[in-house]
Amino acid sequence: MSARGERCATPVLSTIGSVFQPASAPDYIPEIQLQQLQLSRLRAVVERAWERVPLFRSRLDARGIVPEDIRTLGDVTLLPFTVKTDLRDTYPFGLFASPMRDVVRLHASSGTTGKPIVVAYTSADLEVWSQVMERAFATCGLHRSDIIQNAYGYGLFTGGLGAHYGAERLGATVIPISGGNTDRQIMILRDFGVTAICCTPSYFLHMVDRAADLGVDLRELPLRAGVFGAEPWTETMRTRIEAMAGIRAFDIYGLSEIIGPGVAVECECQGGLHIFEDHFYPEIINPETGEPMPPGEEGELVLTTLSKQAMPVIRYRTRDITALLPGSCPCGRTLRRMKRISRRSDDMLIVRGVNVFPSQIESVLLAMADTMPHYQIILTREHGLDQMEVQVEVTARMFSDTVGALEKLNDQLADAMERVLQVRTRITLVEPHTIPRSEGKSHRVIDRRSL
Ligand code: DLL
Repeated sequence: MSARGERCATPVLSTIGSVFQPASAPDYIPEIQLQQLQLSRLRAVVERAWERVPLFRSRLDARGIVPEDIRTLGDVTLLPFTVKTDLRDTYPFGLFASPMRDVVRLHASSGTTGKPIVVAYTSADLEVWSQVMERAFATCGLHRSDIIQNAYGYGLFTGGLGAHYGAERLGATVIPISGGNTDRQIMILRDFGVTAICCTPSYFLHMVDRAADLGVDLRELPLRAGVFGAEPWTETMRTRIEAMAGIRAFDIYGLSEIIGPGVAVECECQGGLHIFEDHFYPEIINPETGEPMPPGEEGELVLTTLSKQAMPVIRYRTRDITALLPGSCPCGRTLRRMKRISRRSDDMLIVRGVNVFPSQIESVLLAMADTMPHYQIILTREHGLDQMEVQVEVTARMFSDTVGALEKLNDQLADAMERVLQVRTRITLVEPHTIPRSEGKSHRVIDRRSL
């Protein structure tokens, strides 16, 4: 057990929700009962996807499998994986298992090229989502008396609305401020007596820095908790945030393809993230071979949605590297825990909470005359905020052109990048043959963000 785990000796039973069934009750479900529930939900979701999603059906047919072959939870390994490119190849609605009249919300996240991936929710799906988010907040010790500043972005990104409805369901007071405008964030934190904040950990660090510049000491405010996720962060970063802001900082994990935020979250013990296993079935595989990893070992997280209607996703390869932790948690929850995500097995970068693939940058360069697809991405962190610079080689003809022409190209590229990546990028145009060539894998990314 970690030192953090030892801090929490008594079960934290939430008293929110109905008197008869606290919202957190499923977190304490006995293991056998949980497995029975998972199996019946797994069978139903496989049946639904088989009946309604042609890609899934053709893959099961190719393996000679029918939904009735799923007799135990272990049989999940008979099923084919789903990968991000499946969402791209069936863009926009090809994996939906509900007719559009039953779909009440769409969200989107970055794909590997220009087009985003699209995810759908029925009203029952939204209900599940706000339930798991309510449970997530309760797991972090929040309750109806909290005033929650929600600085995750509202819009196609799942962070804003996902956290919003969960916090409302909890009965807390929600401030739907969305991301950005840091000075206003700090003013509201102080003036509204905010007790909890949700945003990416790097954005919160930026807020901490800015608050210091403005002479605001966050430790003197009622702020007591932060629910941080959407990007990898470390124990060092947690220690720093907790000390500088005088709060407890909790890690929350999720991804659009599965639901959004609310797949897993830390409890008071901060010794791993409890997975809401009654809705999301986890496996850990070897990212190279696709084979299951021995219990407790690190590998790629694979998730199956157990209750999603509009877009059931079977054995989704998240590319996130983690391990399922052995043993039980002192908090009393029976839900298994995963280690914080340490890294990804693909080249996806997360810049200010936005997912960025180098292939998206390449597609912009290839569409633009006068640039070459030779580029390098340099990531730094200034005042807690991620900065992305893309160094791009231009053609020899372009390089000998006027300064004005180069500036124009620079602006065009920065605009095109922002349109595709949803994040502002500093462009540096360089002479042909300046970017180091590699004989093997190209080293396109230099990540100088520390912490
Ligand atoms: O980032 C959902 C989310 C919103 C999670 C707010 C938590 C809080 P996507 O934009 O689809 O969804 O990005 C999903 O972000 O596969 C991970 O690589 C990464 N990620 C999300 N949470 C964490 C975390 C949202 N706590 C991708 N630690 C995932 C590390 C995270 N990485």
